[in-house]
Amino acid sequence: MAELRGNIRRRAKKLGFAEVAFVDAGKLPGERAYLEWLSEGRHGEMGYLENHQPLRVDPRALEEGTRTVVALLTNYYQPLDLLEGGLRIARYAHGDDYHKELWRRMRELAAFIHAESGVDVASRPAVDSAPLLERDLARAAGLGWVGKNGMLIRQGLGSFTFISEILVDLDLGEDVEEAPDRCGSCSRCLDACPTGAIVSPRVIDARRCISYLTIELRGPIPRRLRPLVGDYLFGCDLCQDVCPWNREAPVSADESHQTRPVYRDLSPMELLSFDHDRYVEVFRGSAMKRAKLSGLKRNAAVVVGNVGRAEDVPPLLKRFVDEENPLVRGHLAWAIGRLGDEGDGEDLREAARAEEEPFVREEVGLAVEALRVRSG
Ligand code: B12
Ligand code: SF4
Ligand code: SF4
Repeated sequence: MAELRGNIRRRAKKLGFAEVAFVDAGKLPGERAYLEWLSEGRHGEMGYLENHQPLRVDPRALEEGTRTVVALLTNYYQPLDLLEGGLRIARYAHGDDYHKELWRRMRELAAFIHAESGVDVASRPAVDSAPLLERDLARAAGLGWVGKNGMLIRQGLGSFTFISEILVDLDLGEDVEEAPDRCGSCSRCLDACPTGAIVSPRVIDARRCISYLTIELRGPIPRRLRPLVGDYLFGCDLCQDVCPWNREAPVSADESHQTRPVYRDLSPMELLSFDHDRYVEVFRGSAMKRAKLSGLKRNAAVVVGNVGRAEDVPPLLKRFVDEENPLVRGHLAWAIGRLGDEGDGEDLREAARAEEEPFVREEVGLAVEALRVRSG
């Protein structure tokens, strides 16, 4: 089996995986922390995380007959997250949607395992969407430790990695070497998180996490958190950027993770003028589609409100008038309220005279009031 594992490992590396480990499918703990996390409501509106609980900690329940889990890390690190035009995008979303590409590679690796073992192996690749605790799984496989920022960190590689796995019904043996926790007394990630989402080491309250607010949340971003989102349009990498174990993170040369050229010069203001066709053209095959056009525009309005200037108010007002989606209109009103003066407040009130959506009316009222107070 050691020879077979060695061959699989070499093949996986050729396919672009940075690390591979084999772990007995019966050895995955972590349920208690997960159930506590759910019972505290820290998953926010991600109701799907409540489903399939027993499967999350036991791959054998997910795929009957699973004996070994082939756990895989893929490095996607890109050096810049703030692009020239002013978009700040979490690095994992700079290139093509990773799910599709990783699936393709894992299917190829599964076919290799089948051919190489000489027996009829049943296998199931999974990434992200399967009900499995992937960080726990990677940790149990010896691929790294779970840092205080909640990320799986591997010495020499860092944490800008995707975790994926292939469940196989063949006993491939294991070669787990537990990776010691190297966080020590460091607390940089806890100090750097702008929203206080790392409520204690390794416990992330998704409801406060910028990644959740800008990607998963469908409705309005809570008002008190909007200023803390800063210039992040999609996702957040702050608790990884400050981590000393990412200082030497190797840059991924993989074509599918490179920053798309079209993102480079795009500004948040320009994104606010996108129609559906332009959105499909720019974000086709991108993980950023998860936020949908309305979510991306909502986020762009928050970014402009946070980092824009008074000169941005006239184009924001124009966007407010032209915008069809009330979620976006409400956040545009908020942005105007952050950047303008009392006169702009009057213009906004005028522009919203026929507004019927209660959420937008409320946002306009609050923005006008904020501008009045600031100017007075
Ligand atoms: C829901 C989810 C989110 C939510 C909630 C995040 C969270 N921390 O739970 C939100 C939207 C906020 C989010 C954000 C991000 N996510 Co996310 N997310 C997931 C998803 C789908 C489920 C995670 C989950 O079940 N959370 C519930 C908590 C309780 O579980 P957990 O975080 O896995 O923690 C367990 C272990 O850490 C364990 N544990 C911790 N310490 C220790 C110590 C010991 C000794 C033991 C035994 C166990 C243990 O206890 C927990 C319960 O079992 C996974 C994919 C998956 N299926 O696992 C991706 C995943 C975790 N996300 C990922 C990424 C990349 C991100 C972001 C970096 C994206 C971004 N740049 O914006 C951020 C990072 C935020 C952060 N600091 O965690 C990667 C992480 C890769 C890695 N190297 O760690 C994953 C694995 C996706 C993937 N397939 O690659 N995410
Ligand atoms: S991703 Fe950002 S908001 Fe979320 S825990 Fe890390 S630093 Fe905090
Ligand atoms: S910043 Fe420090 S405490 Fe946080 S994960 Fe990295 S090493 Fe651990």
